[in-house]
Amino acid sequence: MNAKTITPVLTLIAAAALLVACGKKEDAAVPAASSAPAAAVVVKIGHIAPLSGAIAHLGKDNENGARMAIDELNSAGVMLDGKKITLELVTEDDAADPKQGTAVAQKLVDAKVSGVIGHLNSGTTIPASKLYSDAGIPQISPSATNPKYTRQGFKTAFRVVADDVHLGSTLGKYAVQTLKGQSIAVIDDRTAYGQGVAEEFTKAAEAAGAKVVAKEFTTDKATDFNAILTTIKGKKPDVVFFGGMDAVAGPMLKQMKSLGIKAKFMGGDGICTTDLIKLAGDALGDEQVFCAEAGGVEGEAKAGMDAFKVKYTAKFSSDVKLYAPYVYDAVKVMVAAMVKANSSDPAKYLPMLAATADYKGVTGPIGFDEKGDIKNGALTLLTYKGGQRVELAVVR
Ligand code: ABU
Repeated sequence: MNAKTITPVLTLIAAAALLVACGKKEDAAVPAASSAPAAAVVVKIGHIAPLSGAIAHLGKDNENGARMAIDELNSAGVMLDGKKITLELVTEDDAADPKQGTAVAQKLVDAKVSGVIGHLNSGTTIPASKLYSDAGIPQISPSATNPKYTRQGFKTAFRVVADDVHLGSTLGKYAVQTLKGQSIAVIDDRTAYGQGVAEEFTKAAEAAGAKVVAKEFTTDKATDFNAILTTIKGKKPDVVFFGGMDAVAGPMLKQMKSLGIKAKFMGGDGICTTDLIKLAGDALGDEQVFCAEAGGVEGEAKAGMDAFKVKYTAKFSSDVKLYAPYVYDAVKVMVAAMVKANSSDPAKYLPMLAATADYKGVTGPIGFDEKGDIKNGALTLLTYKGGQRVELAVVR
C-alpha cells in the first residue's frame, strides 16, 4: 500500500468512526438529525379578547382562564398519536374593535393555530368567525352572546354560554313579573351585543305587558350620558335597561344617581361583573341593579366553581371578573376533542368537538347542538347588595 492508497483508507476509517460516534455505523445515507432527540410537538391554541381599551379587565380575565387551562393540561401531560404534546397559547388583542378583530384573527390563521378560543365580544366574534370557517379552524367563544354567531351555518363556530335571546327574554320577563316594572326605558351601546340584547329584552318586556317609554342609545366608548338620562328622567320609568358592558354601565349609574333617577337598573351579562362594584361606586345601591350571567351552576356543581375561583385567585392575585371559567372550560373541551380524535389536525378533531355531548366543566355540563350552541344553557340572575354580587336564581 503506497501513500496514495493509505490516505483514502484512513479517510474512510475516520469517517466510519465519526458515524459510529453519531450512532450511524451502517448507513451513511441516514441523516444525522434523525438520531437527535425528537423535537417537542407544539400545538398552538389561539386566544383573542380585548387586552386594551375600556374592557381590558374582562379581556385579561378571559386570557387568564385560557392560561390556567393550558398550564394545567401541560402539567398533566397530553398525548396525541403516541407523543407528548406541549400546548402553546397564542394570544392577541382585538381591543373590542371589529376591524382589529379580523386583523388579529387573520394573524392566528397565518400562525396555523389548531383552534381559537374567542373572541370576547359579539362584534368581533361574528366577523372573525368567517375567517376561521374559511380556514377550517374550530372556534369556541366563551362569552359572545349575539345569536347570529352560531346561525351563519359555520361548522367551526361553537359557544359555551347562553345567547341574547335567552338573556333578553329572561330579563324582560323578570323586569315585569318580579320587579313589577310597568314603564321601561331602554338604552344600548350600538354594538352587536348591546343592541341585540336590548331588542330581545324589549320584546319580552312588552310581551309581558310593560310599556317602553324611551329608547336611547350611546356608544361603548361614551362617558357622558347626561343628555339621554335627562330625557329618560322626564319619562319616569320604573326600570332602565342597558345593553352594553360594565365600563359604560358604571359611569351611567353614577350619572343616574346625580340626576336623582331611582329606577331599577338592568343589564345582561356584560354588566354583570365583579368590577361593576368599583365602577359604579356608591351609585350601585342595594338591590338596585339586576343582571344575568349567561351560564350558571347550582347544587353540587357549585363546589367545582368555588374551587376554580380559589385556584384562579391564588394564581393571578385577582378575582374572577366574569368569563374566566367559561374560557377555561372552552380550552379543555377543545383539547378533549383533540384527545378523542388523537390529533390536533382541525379536520380530524372538529367532528369530535361537534359531537361533545356531556363534558363535565366547572361551568356545568357542556354539549353542543347542531348550530354549535350549548345545549340546555343556564342563566344566573344576580343583584348587588352590600357591595357584593348576590345570586338570585339559576334558570334554564
Ligand atoms: N355577552 C356580553 C359580552 C360579550 C358580547 O357578546 O359582546
